[in-house]
Amino acid sequence: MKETATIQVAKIGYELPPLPYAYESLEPFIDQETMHVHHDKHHQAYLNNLVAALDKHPELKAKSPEELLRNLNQVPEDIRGAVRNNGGGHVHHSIFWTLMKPKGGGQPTGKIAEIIKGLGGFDAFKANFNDAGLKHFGSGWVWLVLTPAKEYKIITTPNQDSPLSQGCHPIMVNDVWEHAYYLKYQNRRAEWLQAWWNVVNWEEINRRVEAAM
Ligand code: MN3
Repeated sequence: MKETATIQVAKIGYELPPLPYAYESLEPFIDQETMHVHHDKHHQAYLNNLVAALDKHPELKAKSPEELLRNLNQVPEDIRGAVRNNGGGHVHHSIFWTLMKPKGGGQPTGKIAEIIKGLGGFDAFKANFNDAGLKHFGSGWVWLVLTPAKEYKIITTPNQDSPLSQGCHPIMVNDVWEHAYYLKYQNRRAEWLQAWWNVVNWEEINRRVEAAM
């Protein structure tokens, strides 16, 4: 992991990032129809709405979407809600796509393996992450974040509220909005949470750990 001086994670701009794999390649855990609707429709809509809001204050486009979420209280009040919801939707999905890959999953490796060991081991971590996602009421996300106090913590956020706005570094995330799983799993969120571990991209998560440090 240390061969380069700067660890790069995918840069988020004001465009829809293409999926870094084929739509059907996360089958059977995530069906291609869900991937198309989720990426091409839901994510695109968040981005379109974010850009439309920023058109009212075009100078803000000089900042990255993540910067806007980190300093949400500095965003003009007339578009703050739109940036929270749609900026969050754009940034969170942009991260989420990169954290999955075909033939992913398996045991965590590298730095994230050490972090998970410190959180009670992989089985306990998985159970706690799934449990947090399952018990989250309504739409939202379940995260592993590095907090401002430099602790690794599992949290959930409602709707598109961002951990970035709480000063946290997102390390890994799963989507518990129904649109993420309803076509295949219907109301069985627990099954979705369980299945997701089969597509987790530990290499990218390790890049996020390095970038957060
Ligand atoms: Mn989603």
